Amino acid sequence: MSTTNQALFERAQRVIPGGVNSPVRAFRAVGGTPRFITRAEGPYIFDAEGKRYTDYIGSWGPMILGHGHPAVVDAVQRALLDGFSFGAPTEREIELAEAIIALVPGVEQVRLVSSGTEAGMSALRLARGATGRSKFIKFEGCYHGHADPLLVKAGSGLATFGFPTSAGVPEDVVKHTLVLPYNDIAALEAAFDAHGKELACVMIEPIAGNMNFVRASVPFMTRLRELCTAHGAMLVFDEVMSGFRVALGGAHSVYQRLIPGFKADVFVFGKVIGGGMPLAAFGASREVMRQLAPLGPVYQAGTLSGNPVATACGLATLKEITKPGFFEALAAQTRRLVEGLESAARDAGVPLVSDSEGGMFGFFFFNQLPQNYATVMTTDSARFNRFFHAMLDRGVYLAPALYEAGFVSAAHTPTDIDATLAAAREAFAAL
Ligand code: KE4
Repeated sequence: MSTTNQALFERAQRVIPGGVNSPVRAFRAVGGTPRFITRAEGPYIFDAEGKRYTDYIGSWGPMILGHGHPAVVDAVQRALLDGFSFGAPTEREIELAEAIIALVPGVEQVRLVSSGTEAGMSALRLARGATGRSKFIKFEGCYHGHADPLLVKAGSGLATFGFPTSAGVPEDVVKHTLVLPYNDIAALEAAFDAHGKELACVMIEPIAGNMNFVRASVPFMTRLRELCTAHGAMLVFDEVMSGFRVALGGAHSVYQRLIPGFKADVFVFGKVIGGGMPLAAFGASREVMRQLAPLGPVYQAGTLSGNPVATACGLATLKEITKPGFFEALAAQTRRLVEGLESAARDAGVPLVSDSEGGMFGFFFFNQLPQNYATVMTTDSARFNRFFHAMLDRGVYLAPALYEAGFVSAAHTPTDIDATLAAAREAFAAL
């Protein structure tokens, strides 16, 4: 039956809160009607009205190969025929763990779970269990999933503990969470001075895709590593979004190139390693991971953890992205996009800055790259929203919020990028 996005949205809102199963999909930041997607192919998604969009969300990161890559479809179809879920160990879980370990120095063991939230929550519990400490630091603008201890906004003073960002999170659950400004060395040193020996860990998005695209500066990341080491706090890299996306070795490999000898202690992965199926992971040294059940005292479990269909999808995806030249080609397309956006904006006299790493990008209607969340939130949101809709009307699907990152896939061709840039040129002129 032919129907419209609006009709589906009205029907959805009767039976699903906000009509969506994840808030950002409701377009509330940008206004308008969410597109109900019926199918996807390569770099494109198609909505209920049959309209085609060039997709720069890619399911918020997982679809790095584009939609429906034949090798991934084949692997999933074959896995399905063998069974959907066993609740028992399988060889493919070993293969995926081995593949992740081979790509991320410092990870000797991983535990597979079903979402980034679960991975981040478990990594925090592991750091707390392994150190015997409760307090930890996160940064404003970084998102690590919706587990209670992580739904926190900055307290009043820099070294004061956080307040819940969500109803239903008791204050005493977040009283151990310290929220600091990103890229602020002074705030970091003050927090370690005040609480250093009580800190289980510092959790960070090394390239923060949840405030669009903000890199941790080299001095900041260097100081962060030093302070964690000096006080016995674990450095937890949340690479759910950046992992296997900004580079084959994730943001970790970017900082290892920039900071000699740099290494994080605990890693959180998701998105790309599931290839679009529910799969995430967390990992660390064997010594740290030994704390986890059934070996150690830190409990963690999951019915569908390491699901045989999801691991087939993830393995097939990783196999493609490890092919020679994959990231060079992906990074070139992404750079073509962001450089083209900057040039089109400049020609239209619109202030716009952008950045990208590998297949992840961000842009701001602003005159310089923001270094923290407070600055990101001062960028021109009204102009972003108008640009978002001008592009959507021209068949380009960008993230519906100025604090979200964008993603290019290996299926995006130079022709797709150029078509996007032509749409952007028209959109900037209309701004
Ligand atoms: P999930 O539980 O949504 O699989 O992962 C949580 C998560 C953890 N860590 C980082 C760095 C993340 O980016 C995410 C999830 N990212 C959002 C996009 N901003 C997913 C989109 C959504 O919430 O619908």
